[in-house]
Amino acid sequence: MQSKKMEKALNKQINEELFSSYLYLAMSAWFESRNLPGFAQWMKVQAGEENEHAMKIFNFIFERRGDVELEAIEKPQAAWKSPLDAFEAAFKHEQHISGCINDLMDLAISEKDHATQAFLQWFVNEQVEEEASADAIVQQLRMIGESKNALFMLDRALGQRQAD
Ligand code: OFO
Repeated sequence: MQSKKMEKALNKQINEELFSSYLYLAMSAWFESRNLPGFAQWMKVQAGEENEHAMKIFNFIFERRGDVELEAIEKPQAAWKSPLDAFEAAFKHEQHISGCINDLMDLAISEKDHATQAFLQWFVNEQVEEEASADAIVQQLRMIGESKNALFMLDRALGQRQAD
């Protein structure tokens, strides 16, 4: 069994992950409106992954005979100043999520909840990748600067991303 405190914290993380999905879907829509279908595709795949993260936690709570309680999902921002601005926001958001996962892990450790610690380890590792991939695109966009050609090339490359 899981403590009610741990269960509540995991429920909150479901909301964080669903918000992440919503935020990236909003970014996908914004990239579509800017005629950057590759960036839009990358964000759409990312939104799907975030939904999977939420479902992992959803299923885990039930496996441990807990209760899932879904809260309202906050409305995400709808527009950004530039592709760089959007990816900087995505990177910042991933850093925030890493902080949430660390807080969850701290709670599981303080409660000597080994099952939840083992479950959360996947998220700890995933966050390293999530931060790195957003940051890599931030760096590429900084290098590109104002070059329309380079932006077009990057859009083509990002459009290759498919759901796993
Ligand atoms: Fe982006 O990793 Fe979940 O939120």
